[in-house]
Amino acid sequence: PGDPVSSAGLDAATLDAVRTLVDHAQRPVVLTGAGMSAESGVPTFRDAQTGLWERFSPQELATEEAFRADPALVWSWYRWRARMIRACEPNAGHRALAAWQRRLDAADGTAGSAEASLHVVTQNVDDLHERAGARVLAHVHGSLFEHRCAVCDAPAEHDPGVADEGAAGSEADLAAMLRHEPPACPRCPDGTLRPGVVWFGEMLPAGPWERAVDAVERADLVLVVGTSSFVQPAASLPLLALEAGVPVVEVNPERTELSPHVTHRLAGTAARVLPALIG
Ligand code: BV8
Ligand code: ZN
Repeated sequence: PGDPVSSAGLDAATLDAVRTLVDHAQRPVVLTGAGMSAESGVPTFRDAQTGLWERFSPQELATEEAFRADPALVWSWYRWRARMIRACEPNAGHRALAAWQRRLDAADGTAGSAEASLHVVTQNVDDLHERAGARVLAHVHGSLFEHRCAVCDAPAEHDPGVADEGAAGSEADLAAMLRHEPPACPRCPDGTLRPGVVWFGEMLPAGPWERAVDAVERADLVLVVGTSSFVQPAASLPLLALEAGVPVVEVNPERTELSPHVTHRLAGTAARVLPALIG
């Protein structure tokens, strides 16, 4: 229904300028947040928690304290989120980024381009970028689909399975849904698994963080898509690019902490703007 640009109410001149940056970029980095997955049906951190979890705040649940205090509650929340992601599909924004990455891979080495590549750095713990066919350089806040032992740190397989249909319902179901004890560690006697995500107050994993910083420092364009740019230190990545004189483009229907600093701002959603940019 109509050109995605005009109906998204985007400023045509800005869109043209950004399209030119996209067409010429050899080493773009795309930093994504929860808004990237919003049009796949995944609630963002800011959205009120839905259904079973509406009385819980993510900022409170996503902490080691909450897990220590009530492992079953926190484990159940992550299990619920992982099952929800299993039931969601990547959106047109995820697919546009994957297409752009493939285009640069194909261009690599030709036309004298030293090493053309698109790096995705995401704060999201879902696997929607991967399921759209993109390689993700760094999950700086971990993944819903990786688990490790809270005691001996051994990585452990655990498939949350798909969302069971009879989810919401009576208080009994609610109680059942909220009370899944984390599985025991397969390696050490008294360990239990914990979600492989980075909780508030925890250090970011060194590997992903260093890869993210390195990619941003080598970037010739940075797109920041669907993040409130509030949580540190991830929110500081685009500032590294700006300090190096590299253009930073924000794609977000709302203004954010980053908005006053960016080179261009496209006030639209990921699934509408990215396909219009990448063509
Ligand atoms: C650390 C994994 C310490 C878990 C996450 C005071 C001041 C400054 C900093 C701090 C402070 N107090 C504490 C801190 C540090 C803290 C922090 O930054 N707190 C904030 C709240 C102030 N940071 C940490 O704790 C980090 N660790 O600092 O370590 C340390 C230091 C040294 C030595 C030892 C220890 C760890 C942070 C990681 C936390 N884990 N996720 C899980 O998923 O459960 S954070 C989580 O929330 C996300 O990963 C994301 O990073 C963050 C914010 O979410 P967003 O992705 O931005 O999403 P949000 O909902 O906020 O916004 C959505 C955006 O999308 C909006 O802008 C919206 O407009 C837009 N949008 C909506 N729809 C669309 C859209 N955009 C496009 N299209 C759409 N359709
Ligand atoms: Zn263990």
